[in-house]
Amino acid sequence: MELSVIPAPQSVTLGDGAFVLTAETAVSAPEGRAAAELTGLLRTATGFPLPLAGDGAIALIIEDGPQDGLDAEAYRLESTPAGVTITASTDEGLFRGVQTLRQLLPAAIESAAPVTAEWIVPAVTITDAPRFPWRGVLLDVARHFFDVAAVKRFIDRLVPYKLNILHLHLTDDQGWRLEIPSHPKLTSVGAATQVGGGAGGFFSREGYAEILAYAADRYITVVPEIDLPGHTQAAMAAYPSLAPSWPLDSRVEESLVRLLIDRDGRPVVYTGTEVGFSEIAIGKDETYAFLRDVLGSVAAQTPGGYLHIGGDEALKTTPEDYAEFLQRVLPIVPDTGKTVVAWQEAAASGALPPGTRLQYWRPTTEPVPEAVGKAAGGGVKLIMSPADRAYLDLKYDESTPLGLTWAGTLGVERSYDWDPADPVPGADVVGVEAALWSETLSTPDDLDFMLYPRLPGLAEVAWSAPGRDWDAYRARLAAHPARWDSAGITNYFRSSEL
Ligand code: TNX
Repeated sequence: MELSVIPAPQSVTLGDGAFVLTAETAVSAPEGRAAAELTGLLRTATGFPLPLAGDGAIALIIEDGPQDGLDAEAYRLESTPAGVTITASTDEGLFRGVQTLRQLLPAAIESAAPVTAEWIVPAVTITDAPRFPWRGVLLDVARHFFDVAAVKRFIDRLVPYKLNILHLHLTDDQGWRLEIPSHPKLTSVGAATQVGGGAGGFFSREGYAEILAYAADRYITVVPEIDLPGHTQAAMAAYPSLAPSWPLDSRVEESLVRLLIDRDGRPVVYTGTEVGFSEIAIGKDETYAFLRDVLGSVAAQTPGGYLHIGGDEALKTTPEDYAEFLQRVLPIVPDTGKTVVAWQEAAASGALPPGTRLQYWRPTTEPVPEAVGKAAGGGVKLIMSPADRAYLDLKYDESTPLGLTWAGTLGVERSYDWDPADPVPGADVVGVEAALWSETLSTPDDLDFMLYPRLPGLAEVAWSAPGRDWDAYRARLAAHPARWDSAGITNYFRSSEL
């Protein structure tokens, strides 16, 4: 019997027979998120009471061991005809192990209402730990807005595949999506619309807190991004004094200028899908007072340890201005208590402190910029999101109705069959992040269409040991559409590659 667990665990040894979960089965577990996840999942689909008891046939056990780093997520799962035991040194490790147990059960376990099934867990011993600590997905809520319910649904998509980072791209030319109490126009003006000109939206502080709590309950860290110094048209529409002093028509094509300012020359929120035309005023002190306030507010609203300051596609910004901007903004972040994350272009500033997380996004077909190599040699850690492998907003093939093609098309095999250590040789790679930009995606079902079936593969790239094999993976993946069906995920792409 072949198991179809994704991401592939470190070691799997099949045993004899199987455990059968019944209406009489009890669970023993220390109180925590892992126990809540386990009983929630099992009770929902089976309809069994699964009471917590001292000696349940299904047991979660915390044992002494390392509490941080990759070891915190390590677990051991042992199932025999007598029961199932998951052991870890942290509740987080147990939580990851629960996701493995979930995948050992039949697809019906994904059902949101009780169903009748043979609840069998094959006998097996699994030991497991992730390869990388950063296993993320970016969701762009700026181009099209996705509300709290949609983001929670999105988080649900990440959990079974052991992803642990949700990067929210909160601001762009088309919208500013997080309430900043000291600057109410950022959202009252800056969030009014979205791509295509329809109604936009934003997260209130309460809504954002709800997302953070929902993510934290699932051991997912939210990384908020305020994209700077480009991608700032919405902020400038809200507060026009943040616009640079250079005349727009001196650097931006005339046809675009007309979409960016009103008759009086005031910036307006952009509803198209071009990139790289905006820049926040780099020479004004006001900009940095604004950013100290905004970044402080975002940091105060976010418990996770990271703050993403963007840095991508500042195409109208001179290299001198770009470097000056980063030199002035970078020192603000440590004052907020967070570690800086930035897109790869930020390496050009030469100002990144060691420990910075640099997000590599250019396609692997392009040469690695010298500045990235230098930064990586100077203690900067890389998050790998090369567009031609990890951009889930790319079309699967030419006929895909949604998505972009600027970095080619991205089939299921291509998004799986690469190694994050390869593109930048010798760099300290901390993980992998898939990116779901939303220029062409406007509904939760659109997101599903681009996620499935590519997301599990990127999760495996981030979790599982190198030396993976596409054919073996494909055989495991073939068992997963039944799980999505059972979970009510209907709009996945029916790929001929499976
Ligand atoms: C590049 S990647 C962008 C985004 C676009 C995306 C579309 C990056 C850092 N910037 O602004 O949405 O391509 O694929």
